[in-house]
Amino acid sequence: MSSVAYKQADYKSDVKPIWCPGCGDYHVLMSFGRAFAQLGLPPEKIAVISGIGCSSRIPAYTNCYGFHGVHGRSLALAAGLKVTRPDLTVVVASGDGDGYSIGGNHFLHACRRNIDMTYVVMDNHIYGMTKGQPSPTTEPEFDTALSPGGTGVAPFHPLVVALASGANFIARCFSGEPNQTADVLAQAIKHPGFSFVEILSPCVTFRPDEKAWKDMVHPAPVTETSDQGKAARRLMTDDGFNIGILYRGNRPPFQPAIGASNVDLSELEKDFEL
Ligand SMILES: Cc1ncc(C[n+]2csc(CCOP(=O)(O)OP(=O)(O)O)c2C)c(N)n1
Ligand code: SF4
Ligand SMILES: [Mg+2]
Repeated sequence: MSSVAYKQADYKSDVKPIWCPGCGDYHVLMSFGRAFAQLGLPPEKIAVISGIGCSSRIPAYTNCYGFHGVHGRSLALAAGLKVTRPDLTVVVASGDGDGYSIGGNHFLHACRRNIDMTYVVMDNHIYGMTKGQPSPTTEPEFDTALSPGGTGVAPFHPLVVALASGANFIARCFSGEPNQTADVLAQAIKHPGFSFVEILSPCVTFRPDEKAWKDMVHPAPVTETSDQGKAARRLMTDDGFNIGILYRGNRPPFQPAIGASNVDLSELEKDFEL
């Protein structure tokens, strides 16, 4: 924490976002800045890491350290960074395609490892950047030229998966509520271990129907819990639009001791000599 008072604008870069007008991700960017300012974090003490997708463009729009990585591999990059630079606040930005399709396996193991970072998935139930293919959270009946008659496949439940895999903090937000989202993000960042924040962020271009989300979201009817069994029952019966912090655990984060390596590489190289 710092004694300097920061404002949301202090985290903005000079790069102008190229998202479609009305995309939910504009508000998520705003929430990032508000959360960082609320915590008084100097921009140079934050690293925003992402994969590929419209949502994954976020690092370029902040003036924090950042890495726009490859599709589905943001968590691996972020884990390596956090264990070697535990002094940095590491925030990972992803989308439902990036994070739950190609990056799905990394998601499970990041929850399990419980390295202290915050994983934000902007879920619009579609692959926005590649023009509207169904993602793991797309509704089975969602009917387009790319998925005639719908995929018929049951959607993935990210929050349940996160809980079962060991995430230490689980929340759902709506991009259209940037102040509330900023508060949740600030709490997620402060909470030790792997924090998962799913943000419903409409893709107005390929899912114009998602404009209705603003009338569908509602505060979670229950308060947060640290009881995994209770959280599992609630999440399994959840309507997908409950907003708030839904689980806050107390598992200690994984942080290996760091320091000078005592591995003699010349000895190791000999083992691989042909
Ligand atoms: C290895 C690899 N496979 C596929 C792609 C193509 N690709 C780019 S973004 C994307 C999906 C993005 O969807 P999502 O993560 O939901 O982000 P959104 O654009 O919806 O925010 C895909 C399939 C890629 N860039 N790299
Ligand atoms: S295609 Fe969808 S997700 Fe991508 S910028 Fe446009 S509205 Fe946002
Ligand atoms: Mg998406």
